Amino acid sequence: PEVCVVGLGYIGLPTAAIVARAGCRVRGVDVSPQVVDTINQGKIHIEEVDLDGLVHGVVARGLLTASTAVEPADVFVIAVPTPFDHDHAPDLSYVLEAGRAVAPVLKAGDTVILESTSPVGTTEQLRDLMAELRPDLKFPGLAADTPDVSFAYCPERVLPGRILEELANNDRSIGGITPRCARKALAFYKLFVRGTCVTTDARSAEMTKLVENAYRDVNIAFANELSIVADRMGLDVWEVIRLANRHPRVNILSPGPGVGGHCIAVDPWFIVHSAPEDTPLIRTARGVNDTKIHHVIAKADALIAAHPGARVACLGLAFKANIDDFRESPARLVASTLARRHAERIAIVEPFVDALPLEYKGTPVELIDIDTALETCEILIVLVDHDLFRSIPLSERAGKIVYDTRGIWPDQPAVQAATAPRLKAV
Ligand code: SAJ
Repeated sequence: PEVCVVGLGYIGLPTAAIVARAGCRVRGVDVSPQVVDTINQGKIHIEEVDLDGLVHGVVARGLLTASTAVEPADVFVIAVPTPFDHDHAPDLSYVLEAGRAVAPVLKAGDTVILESTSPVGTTEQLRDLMAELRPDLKFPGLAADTPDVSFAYCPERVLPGRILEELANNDRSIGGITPRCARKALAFYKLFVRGTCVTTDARSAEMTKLVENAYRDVNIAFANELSIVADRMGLDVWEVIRLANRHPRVNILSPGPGVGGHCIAVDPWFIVHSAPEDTPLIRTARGVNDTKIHHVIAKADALIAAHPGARVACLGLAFKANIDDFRESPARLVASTLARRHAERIAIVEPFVDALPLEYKGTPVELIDIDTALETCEILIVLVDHDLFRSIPLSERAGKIVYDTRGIWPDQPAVQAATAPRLKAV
């Protein structure tokens, strides 16, 4: 089939490239002319393992072309952002805009697949909008007789840093507006997915995506709450979790400086927004994970204040290990808050960038490499578990005052804990 992927971001571009590699002609569509130009030159505008070589190859073979305009195709994959607004209400404007762009070129036999993380009912809303714009076509679930077009919701579940591998190998939920729609979408995913594709209805698939990320958020919140309690009790939370996880039915996740990225900290709100009365647990977990950021700031602040004159290295800005993605990064928030309070004493180590983000412009805060940090800083605050940091042996950290929010150095002798003020859950 000819495939059109609308939205060439972290999901759309890798998907377009993998589908092209499977031998389909793919047109990628994006609103940004710069993104389109970059891709048409065989280059990429995002960082992802092995993506540059793949895009370069499929563009060179003429299998992937990018454009700002939607043209006719057999399968349309919509992978645009679904942010939330200040009330945590999902903003579906990009999805509906994509629907408006596809509607004029839709023809009988086509399949429209929504991949963007969306609240339950969005695929039907997209269908309703397109049905209104194309009264000449029969749409699934609306017309009594055989529909002309198919609609399905098929969420991605790939992990940044492993996107290409997971796009091909993860199992997928394929939710059709009708069973027939699901079968049409299934035939498309079979072209490039080696994992098992399970068909269901669109609403269940929409909820499944939200549930997966809310599940993880709630479980990380449990670990983060334990870490705050352990701090108060003077216990090493990592030791407690290691021991508890020896129970055959216990598997506690890792505490950290909070939850970042644009999925796990966002998607649970879509469930809360749809059922505010019935989601105290999910809402509280969000609050716990956000509070953890402020707990880390308060504890680091107290530690820095307790050692006047000592130079401080904040290790990491990314939202998680081994990537250069700073979106909703708790590490970035912690570092910039500490830098505002103790500017001349703070340096930052982030091996995944060449320059500090804009918020440091005009401040004395420097980006230094890890060797310089080990030579010149007495206090190390670990905010990201990059492999580079994890691999530093104890001999190089001996005598340092360390606040390790990720538990990457279990052999580091504990320093006298600085007491941080108690914070109320947000
Ligand atoms: N984190 C912890 N402790 C843990 C695990 C994670 O503090 O034990 C933190 C990370 O440091 C990071 C945040 O949580 O700040 C999220 O990281 P992540 O690696 O758990 O997940 P993401 O946001 O990179 O990707 C998630 C994945 N969802 C699940 O694992 C359920 C991915 O499969 C989804 O495709 C992605 O969201 C998405 O796009 O929705």
